[in-house]
Amino acid sequence: MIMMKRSLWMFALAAFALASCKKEETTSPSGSTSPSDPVSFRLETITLTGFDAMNGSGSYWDGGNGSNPADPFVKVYKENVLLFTSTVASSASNTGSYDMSAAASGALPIAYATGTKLEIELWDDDGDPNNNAPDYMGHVVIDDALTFFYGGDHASGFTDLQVTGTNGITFLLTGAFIY
Ligand SMILES: [Ca+2]
Ligand SMILES: [Ca+2]
Repeated sequence: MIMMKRSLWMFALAAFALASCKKEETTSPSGSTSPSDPVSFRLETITLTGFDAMNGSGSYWDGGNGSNPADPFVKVYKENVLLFTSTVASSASNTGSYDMSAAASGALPIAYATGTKLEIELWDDDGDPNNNAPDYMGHVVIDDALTFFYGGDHASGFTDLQVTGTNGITFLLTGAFIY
């Protein structure tokens, strides 16, 4: 009689264990043991940290002996469509650090899906554009920006990631991945 009771008890325990296992299986989503990759990322901030003090012709951006430094601003494109123009960093040192995230027109963040081209142009403001057109200083182009930034590690984003372009242009970019 005592043996029988113990057997029943063991059976009950085993049944309970099986039920627990089964419940665990059914509540976890099927076939998604590894997390998914991002579908896009949002470009959130742009910091300018370097550019050549002279243009390709060997002249300072605002002429003379360079005592009048460049006045850079950025234009940000997605697939050749202009979506953001920053305010101007007046009389900027070409080795200084300037946050270019404030908008003169358009807005950040900008979302880029897989296979989408990101371009950031740098321009030197020369006052009233009707009298003096801005000088084009160079650019950074990344054809498939999401693939470029995403390292396959399911990170939430990237912070102050350095990218380099033409004419010594260097930006630090911060963005968030969208899953
Ligand atoms: Ca100029
Ligand atoms: Ca200037």
